Amino acid sequence: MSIACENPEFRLLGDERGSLIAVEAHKDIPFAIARVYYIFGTKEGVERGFHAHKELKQVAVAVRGSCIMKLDDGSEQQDILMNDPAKSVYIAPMVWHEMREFSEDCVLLVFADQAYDESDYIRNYTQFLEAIEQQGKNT
Ligand code: T46
Repeated sequence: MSIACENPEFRLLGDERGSLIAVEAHKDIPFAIARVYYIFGTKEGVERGFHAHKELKQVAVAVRGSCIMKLDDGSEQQDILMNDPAKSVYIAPMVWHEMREFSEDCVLLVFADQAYDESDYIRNYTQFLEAIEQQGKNT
């Protein structure tokens, strides 16, 4: 089983002038987009993320350059090479994620279904595993 819900590839609208990708909510992204942010200028060797979201749904795409996104649902882990502006990854709630090996030119664009809320983050891996276990008991 794969944790990495890779979205269907975004449609490339290219012509002789170059490339263009359009992203629409509920079509290319499986939710209404409430927030967009992008990570760029990440220093060499830096690792980011190291958290899960309780409820937030996100779709990430490396629109330039590359990085590796590690997804972990508490039982399985998967490394995904993000190096294609047409390839996106769905980060479901309660999936621990870490990003590493950013190329110098990497721009990681993220679409989210909610506004920023620090209380939605689980930034401690032990607490993440406990929350996953608790979820399992409640279902
Ligand atoms: C995620 C991964 C993929 C805000 O004030 N508003 C925002 O919308 C965001 C995303 C961040 N911030 C603040 C919070 C921190 O003080 O910006 C600072 C850096 O955020 P953080 O350390 O959480 O960055 P990353 O790269 O570790 O994680 C980010 C997102 O925060 C997170 O939701 O899933 O990218």
